[in-house]
Amino acid sequence: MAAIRTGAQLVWESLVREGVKTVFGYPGGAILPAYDALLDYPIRHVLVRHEQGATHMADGYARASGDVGVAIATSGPGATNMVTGIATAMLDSSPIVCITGQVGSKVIGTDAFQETDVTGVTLPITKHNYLVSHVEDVAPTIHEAMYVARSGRPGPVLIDITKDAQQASTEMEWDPKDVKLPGYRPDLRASKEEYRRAVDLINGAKRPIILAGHGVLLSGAMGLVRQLAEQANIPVAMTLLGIGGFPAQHPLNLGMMGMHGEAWVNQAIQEADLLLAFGMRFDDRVTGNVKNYAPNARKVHIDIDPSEFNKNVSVDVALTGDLAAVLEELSPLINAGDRNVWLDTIKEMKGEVAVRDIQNLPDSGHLYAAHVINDIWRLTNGKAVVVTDVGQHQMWEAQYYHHDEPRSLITSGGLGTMGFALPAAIGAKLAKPDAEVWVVAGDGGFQMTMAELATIAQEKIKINIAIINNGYLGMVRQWQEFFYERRYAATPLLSPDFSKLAECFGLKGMQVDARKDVVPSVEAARAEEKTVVMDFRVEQEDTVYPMVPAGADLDKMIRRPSSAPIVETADDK
Ligand SMILES: Cc1cc2nc3c(=O)[nH]c(=O)nc-3n(C[C@H](O)[C@H](O)[C@H](O)COP(=O)(O)OP(=O)(O)OC[C@H]3O[C@@H](n4cnc5c(N)ncnc54)[C@H](O)[C@@H]3O)c2cc1C
Ligand SMILES: Cc1ncc(C[n+]2csc(CCOP(=O)(O)OP(=O)(O)O)c2C)c(N)n1
Ligand SMILES: [Mg+2]
Repeated sequence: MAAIRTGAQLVWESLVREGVKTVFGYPGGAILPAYDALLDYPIRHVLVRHEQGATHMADGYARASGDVGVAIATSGPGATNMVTGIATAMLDSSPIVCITGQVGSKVIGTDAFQETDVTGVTLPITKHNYLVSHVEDVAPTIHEAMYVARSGRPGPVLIDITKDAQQASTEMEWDPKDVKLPGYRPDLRASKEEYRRAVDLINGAKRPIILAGHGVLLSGAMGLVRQLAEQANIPVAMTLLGIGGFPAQHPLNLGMMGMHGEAWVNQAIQEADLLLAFGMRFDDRVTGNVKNYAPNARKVHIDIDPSEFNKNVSVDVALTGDLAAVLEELSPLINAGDRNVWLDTIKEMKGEVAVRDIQNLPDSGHLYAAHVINDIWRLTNGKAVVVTDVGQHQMWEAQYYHHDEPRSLITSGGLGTMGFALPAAIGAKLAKPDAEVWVVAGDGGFQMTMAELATIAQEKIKINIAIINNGYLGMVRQWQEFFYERRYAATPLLSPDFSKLAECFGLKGMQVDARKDVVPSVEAARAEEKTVVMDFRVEQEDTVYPMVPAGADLDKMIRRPSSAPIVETADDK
């Protein structure tokens, strides 16, 4: 006879069977039966300080490892606190499962204490969600939810479980087979005809560019992309979320495209005759004005989600499927190519900017974020997992930390969620305990979720936190500088003394004001056992260049004035 279990026990038993070892959560009345059962299962529960933190931790865990991250909360305010983290995961196709307690099924709809229709609230920001009110459905739903979260195009799934379903008992039934869901087709494949058209376009192209997106990492297709690029001599540009999908130091790497991408990348895209979009969704930060985007280029789009085809940019050939599977079929049909004329043209576009060396610029007495980030890159040998927040520092990280490895940059791209970095880094560190994990955050975003420093202290987690403290909500200040006549409404920002704050939490704090102190401080932080919060007091009104104004043509970038104290971007060694 199968074992009898309560719904509460089934929650954990199912997670254990799914291979889950760590969850991030916060208790409350409607989820208390599940918490009571937790003590009997081999799962590490990380007590967060805010449920938003739990969702970002689950997300950071998922992005660092490729496994599904799990977050738990109670009903009502616990569940609604998760909304931002769920939307963040949705926009960036990150696989998380959120389990929330719900009031008893008999009182649903009565405005019971802490009742919120959380499946209603999260319907548009989840890949799928469930309301479970029968104990028999607990285990099969968790199995299905984990499958939905990780399969096809990954995304967040929410399971809302009523208190009575947690308290009732049933026989445990577990069917480990793959789930079959009518209408859910993560296994669609492109036709032979589409392959043939793609092959013709690629073999005939003189000025092709691969646009490597987040799908390269999600598919684990790094080796295949590299093989194709090398075999056909095609340069590779990356989206923000595609960074790490192709080695930064590879000769065919162009760098990041888009609003704050390298000038030569955007110019090359505008002059290309073929774009090969691999697992990317032509976000508006990537295309600029779509009407004038890559006007001379034919376009081949490979994506696992056919709803992305022709959504923002019309394409000539669309190949549905997992990128790795598609490239396995496509690459053998691609001819070796001599594209040296095109590669030389791009080299010319790079011009001088690309060879200036940021490290050798004289110390002007000012501390710039670019130097801080570049030094962290050098001292960590480019091997750290860096988790950024949102703003100017995020863009500087993308420009000055050169990522050669997949999943080594974790950042909120689509939703651009301030407050993401600190909790996501906690999740990343728990997913990869041996990795050196760095947070690069702004003084604004850090303050949104800094309560999670207490989680770090309680869980004895070691990471390093670099706050790029410019005294402003810098990215918004930059927009005000360019587009609102420098009227700095609500962007100057007072902050606590971050190094003292760290000490309050029992962590280590440092303050760095001068460029000469960056290297010794970063070295000291790396050697320190505890988590270190580093307050880098950087130039206040520095600006991220280049910048494509929102909606402008991709090559109509605002460039750094030549009189500016540091270079725009650099191929620094
Ligand atoms: C302040 C700020 C500035 C920004 N500036 C820039 C910028 O300058 N440049 C830039 O690039 N971005 C920028 N972004 C990020 C931007 O908003 C988008 O998040 C980013 O461009 C999306 O990248 P993506 O399309 O590669 O990834 P996602 O949005 O994650 O899309 C991934 C795509 O891959 C597909 N996919 C998933 N799995 C697979 C698989 N197995 N096989 C095939 N396909 C798969 C998905 O269906 C989806 O279409 C900025 C964000 C912020 C907050
Ligand atoms: C939750 C949230 N609120 C508002 C914004 C809008 N926003 C984008 S960047 C930014 C400023 C970030 O300031 P800071 O964290 O200090 O980073 P900096 O740009 O100075 O590096 C703001 C307010 C956002 N992205 N997320
Ligand atoms: Mg700031």
